[in-house]
Amino acid sequence: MLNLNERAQAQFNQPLSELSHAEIYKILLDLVQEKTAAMPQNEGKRKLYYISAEFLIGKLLSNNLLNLGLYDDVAAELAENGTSLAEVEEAEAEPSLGNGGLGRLAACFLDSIATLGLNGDGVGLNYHFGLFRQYFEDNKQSYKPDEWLDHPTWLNKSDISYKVPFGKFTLQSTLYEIDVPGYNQPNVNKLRLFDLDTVNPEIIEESSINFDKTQIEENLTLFLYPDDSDRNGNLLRIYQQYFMVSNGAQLAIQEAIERGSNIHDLAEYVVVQINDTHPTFIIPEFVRLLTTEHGIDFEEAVEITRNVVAFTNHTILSEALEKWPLSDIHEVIPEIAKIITKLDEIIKDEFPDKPAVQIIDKWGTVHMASIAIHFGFSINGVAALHTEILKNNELNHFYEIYPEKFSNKTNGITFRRWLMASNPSLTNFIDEHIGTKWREDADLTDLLAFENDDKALDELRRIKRENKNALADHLQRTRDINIDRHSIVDVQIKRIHEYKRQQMLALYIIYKYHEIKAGNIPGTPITIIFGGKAAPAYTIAKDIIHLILSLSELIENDLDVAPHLKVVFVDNYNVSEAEYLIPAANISEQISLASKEASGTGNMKFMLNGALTIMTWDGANVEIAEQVGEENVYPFGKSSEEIVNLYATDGYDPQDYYKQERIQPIVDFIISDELMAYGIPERLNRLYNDITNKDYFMALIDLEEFIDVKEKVYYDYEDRRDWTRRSLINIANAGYFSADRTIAEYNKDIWHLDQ
Ligand code: GLG
Repeated sequence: MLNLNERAQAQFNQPLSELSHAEIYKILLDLVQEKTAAMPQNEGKRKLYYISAEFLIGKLLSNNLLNLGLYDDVAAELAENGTSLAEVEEAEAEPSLGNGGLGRLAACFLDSIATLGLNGDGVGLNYHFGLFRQYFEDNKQSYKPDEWLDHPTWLNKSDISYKVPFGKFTLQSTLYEIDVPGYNQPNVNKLRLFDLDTVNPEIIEESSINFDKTQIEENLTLFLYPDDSDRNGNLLRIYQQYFMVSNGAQLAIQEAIERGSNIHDLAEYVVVQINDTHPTFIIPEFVRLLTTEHGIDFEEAVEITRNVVAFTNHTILSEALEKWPLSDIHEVIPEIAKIITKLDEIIKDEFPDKPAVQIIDKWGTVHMASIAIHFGFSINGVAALHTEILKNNELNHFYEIYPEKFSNKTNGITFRRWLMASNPSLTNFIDEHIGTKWREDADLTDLLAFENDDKALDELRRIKRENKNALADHLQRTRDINIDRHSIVDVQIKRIHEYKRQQMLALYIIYKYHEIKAGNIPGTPITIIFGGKAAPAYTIAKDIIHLILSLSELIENDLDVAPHLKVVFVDNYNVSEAEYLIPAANISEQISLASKEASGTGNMKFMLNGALTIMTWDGANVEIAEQVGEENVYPFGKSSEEIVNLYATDGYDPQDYYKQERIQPIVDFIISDELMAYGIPERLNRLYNDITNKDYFMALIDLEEFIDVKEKVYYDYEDRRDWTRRSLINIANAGYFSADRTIAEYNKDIWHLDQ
């Protein structure tokens, strides 16, 4: 017994049953904080700093209770007092310190690093507002600032602080920390988030996310990814990145000295994993600190840094491989610009005939990934296919120089959050059938013994039904949306991007709408659910949202079709929404244009929760198919080789596909009078023109096959027993995608921390 009632009396002078959810949440927050504060930090000579612009940690209460072994006791005591963890958690603000898979991966990794007992902390920024709070108005995406710091949080203010010297002024940081307990572990790690005391939310203009981008002292850590469509936005991002890495580097060096480093041997004490290119300035920053503050000469400083820093690449999209004009870097951080110029000279001397590997190109643009690859000791991709594309295409020139630096680390997810906390019924089912050892080693293959066990399959179906009910209740309560509880739940949740091809699923919806209109009624009603945010400056992505919302309304108002097909766009999709959607899903949509999705991690979460995957041969989908067998997924579409080749030869013209008999009427419907009645002509026309004339991410190339595979999926679902059998096979083979496996690989091949 934890005696929550005693705590209730002491803190609020009332019994637990009388307290609000927010008050109970505060009690549990304090309880967890007390426990973790009393736990020692992981130790070891060498320490990892996982530095990232994003940590999409989600709500922490359930996950922390689970990891500390308190979950069942707390759940029982709450139940005795007439409430539940799910209800109490509604009072927790979700820190939106991330955007998508990159940030969620960082959060899963922190959980696994702690669970493996490794000495490693996360380092990032304490944004006062996350990305933005998305809501829909007139079938359009709108924005509110997403404040989370006004609520009780997991942050502890530390007394650690560093001076960060910019060209025009110096700022003094404040460090906040969040304890990260591992699963069943005696020790904790920390997520360390740097901030600035002078940041001032008042400068945000009323009901918008706009603010004066030049007021660095007031705006530095206001937002994750502030709008960078103008120069001041670019400069602000450089300010942010440098503030993050300078603090991170100073922290790493100081702690290394405290553990006994004489600086020359820094690499024996510190390894820094940089998550995508955003933290790349840490390389010149280490060189600056080592030369100016620690008396090391330039050459040795470069060598030390090279042995400390490792880089993970998360994308081949050129828009995300950051480049900055040297002049911008010079304006914000002139010392760093000088060091980058010197690093560039080293590379120009060494590889005079290789323009593709230069740091500063002939237009004076600095390629951040080039810095990270030349001056780090390791570069890894995040799924097998992605790493091959990096080696053979995207980064081939680097691979030729440094084959030994390249490796693959297929992403993973923490089963603590994405199974144990978010799907307790499935967790119990697994425990009852194969015992609890999987909680340590993630091996679920013993479940395969139940492939033909009717009782087990019935049980699994019951669990899915319950989870659908929980989702239906949640959508009803939070959004007044009603979904058919007996429908097949078909989900695509991820950032909105043309390469992820939400527009292709929207085109399928148009097809299905007409099929149903023509009297071809599906055996089971279909609910298609989208969730995801579009970057504010990404016009076509916002148009895709608009198309989906307009279609949703059109279908809702069509009495012939509405009973059989429903389209839902969940606003403000985040980790908490995912925790409702994923356990309830029958179908996981992983339909990116082959070669474009580096890995995906949502795909793994769906599989683990028993959804069947409709997939292109992209990212980690390929490995999912490998693990589970092709007969237990639904692959379709062009291969990544074909696509890479089409880009190289400029060989794609959407008109070739648009003119196909089945396709043209579907695409034309975007600008039909029927849909225009719900949509905005300017937006629908723009999207139509884009798809028919440009279609840069080739939605039309795979549409025919996509329609066929979707029809097959819905048909197969009618055989519930066989569907459930294949659902079980998916769950049973998901073990490979545990982030514990991924982290063990990072440690074995890259970090070499003691265990
Ligand atoms: C990226 C990629 C995803 C990948 C994730 C984590 O687009 O495919 O799963 O990183 O490695 N920016 C991202 O979300």
